[in-house]
Amino acid sequence: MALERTFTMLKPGVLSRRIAGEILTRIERKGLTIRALKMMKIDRELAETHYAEHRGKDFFTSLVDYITSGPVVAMVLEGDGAIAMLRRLCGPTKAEEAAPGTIRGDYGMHTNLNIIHASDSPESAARETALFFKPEEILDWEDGNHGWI
Ligand code: FUP
Repeated sequence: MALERTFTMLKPGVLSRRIAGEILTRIERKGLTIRALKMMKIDRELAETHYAEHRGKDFFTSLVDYITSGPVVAMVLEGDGAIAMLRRLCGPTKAEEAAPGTIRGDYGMHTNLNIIHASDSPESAARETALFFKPEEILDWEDGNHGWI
């Protein structure tokens, strides 16, 4: 499987609910490598650009309100097949379809308040990473775990 980088964002609510550590633990335990991580408060312009595909839909304004309502934790993760792997870890978009054991299944009741974003394709991953990170913020480092994960 190809080595991939993906973009993820822990949405507002994660820090206020004091569950950032739990979500990071799931990501680390799975074996994904954290290449970049930052806490930030995003403005409406960035939020609207990030979710541009949903502009005009009935949930767009409330989605932008939600993800600009508090700090988020943005990350670049790397691993074999990381894009699909992380999406599986997160679970489906719809709250009622997200099974227990997935992040969305375990940490939320409502689709519009789900706690994590994960890129859905290599193109989205590249586009979203560039929106949130400068190239020099993405670090190459070795953890020596290749034989274990
Ligand atoms: P995902 O890629 O799984 O985050 O799903 P989408 O890009 O389809 O949706 C982006 C966000 O819009 C979701 F995280 C939550 C919100 N959303 C709604 O509030 N209602 C919907 O019907 C669909 C999405």
